[in-house]
Amino acid sequence: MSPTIAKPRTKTAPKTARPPLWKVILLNDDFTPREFVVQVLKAVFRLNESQSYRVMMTAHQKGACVIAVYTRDVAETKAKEATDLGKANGFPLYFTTEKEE
Ligand code: TYC
Repeated sequence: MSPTIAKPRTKTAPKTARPPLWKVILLNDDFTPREFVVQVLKAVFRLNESQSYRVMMTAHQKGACVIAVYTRDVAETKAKEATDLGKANGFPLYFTTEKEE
C-alpha cells in the first residue's frame, strides 16, 4: 500500500484594500462668530444643528476638533470649501486635514 500524501492546503486570507482616511479638523480662532461656524459645518459637512454646535464648542474650548473622516480628495476639498466660506465673509476660520493612522 502506498503512503497517503497530504497536500498542503494553505488558505490565503482575502485582503480588501481600504483607502487611507483623512481627518478634517476645525481650528479655533478669536474672531469668527459661533453661529457662522455652525452654519458652515451644516452646509459643508452635512452635520445637523446639535452635531455642529458640539463640534464648534469643542474647537472653541480645546483649540481644535475632528469633524469627520473622508478619503483624501474629499477631505481636502471640503476643508478648502469651508475655509473659503470663512474667507469670503471676512473671517479667519480655518479647516485642515491630517492622515488617520
Ligand atoms: N472662538 C470663536 C468666538 O468666540 C468661535 C469659534 C469657535 C471660532 C470654533 C472658530 O473653530 C472655531 N467667537
